[in-house]
Amino acid sequence: MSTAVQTQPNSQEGKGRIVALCGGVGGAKLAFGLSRVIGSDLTVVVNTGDDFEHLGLLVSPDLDTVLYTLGGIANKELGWGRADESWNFMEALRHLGGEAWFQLGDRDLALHVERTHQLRTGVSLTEFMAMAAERHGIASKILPMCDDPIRTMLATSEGMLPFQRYFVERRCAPEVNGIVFEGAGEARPSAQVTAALQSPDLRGIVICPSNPFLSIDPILATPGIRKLLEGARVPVVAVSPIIGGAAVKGPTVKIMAELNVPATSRAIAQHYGGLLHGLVIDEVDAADSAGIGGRVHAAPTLMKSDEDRERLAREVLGFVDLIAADLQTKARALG
Ligand code: FO1
Repeated sequence: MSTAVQTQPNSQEGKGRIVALCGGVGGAKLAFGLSRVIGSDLTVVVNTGDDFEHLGLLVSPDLDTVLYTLGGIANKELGWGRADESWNFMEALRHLGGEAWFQLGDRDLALHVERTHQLRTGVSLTEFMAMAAERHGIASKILPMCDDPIRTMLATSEGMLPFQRYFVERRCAPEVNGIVFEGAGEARPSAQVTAALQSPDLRGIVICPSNPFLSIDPILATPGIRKLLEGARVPVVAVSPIIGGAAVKGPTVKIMAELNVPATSRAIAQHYGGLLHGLVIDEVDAADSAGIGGRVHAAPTLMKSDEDRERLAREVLGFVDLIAADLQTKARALG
């Protein structure tokens, strides 16, 4: 059952809570590092704009990537799904001529079936993910950005496409000229996300190196969240997903080009506008730091191993604490 990730003894726990905003693969790597360093002091707020109904099941790809990554059972080769997966269901589905463009592994399928079943009986997505995280031995909290449906839709050269049709079926080939978060207007804020961002012992807010347009913007479009970040009295720090003009994985740079945004960390900082107290950029881009404005910290941001993830997490936490000290000094000076 549980494949618990060992939380290492460390000196970082107990300094207050960190809320991390996160999408799938890249973001989950930093969330893993943070969970190793601060364990139960971490709350990960995850994008659900990629969620969709497939074969009658609710699939929540980013939540599941975070769940599997923090649980130590992620499929590192694919970047999604579980390690040690088997594909009997897909084989049988193909044989029947069913929709096979979206792959569901046998073990992964159990999560979608059980989630769909529980949600139909009135359990919320937040409650379901708390149960799943506990079953996987995860000490950190994993919260969906919202319990109401908010769905990322892309305006493309092939018309309006739901996220997974664009991303998986069309392999990000269509040109993107706009992004809409359907349902954001009617969605109700999640009490658990609001409480996490208003926690009296909040140490800082970290925006993980996820795609700002596809993974973080849906979170910021969720009612209440942007306002809470704007009003935060703790440092808000982002880690840039751009390294030397490229993204580690996925369509970030392609979409930035299509939206006429240069593939630079400066553009990432501008995209997040007034929300940030600081930006972590890769050390290969250190020369660009002067042009970014605000506080910038250069560090190795490529996370190939679990040790890389933990090291970056420690760098980010150190940066958060440095900014917090500055904010306190400024507050004292103002009386
Ligand atoms: N990504 C793919 O490229 N192909 C797939 O067949 C696929 C299946 C899949 C199943 C479950 C799941 O949780 C994720 C899955 N993903 C797949 C990844 C996912 O759709 C995207 O990587 C994220 O939505 C982007 O963050």
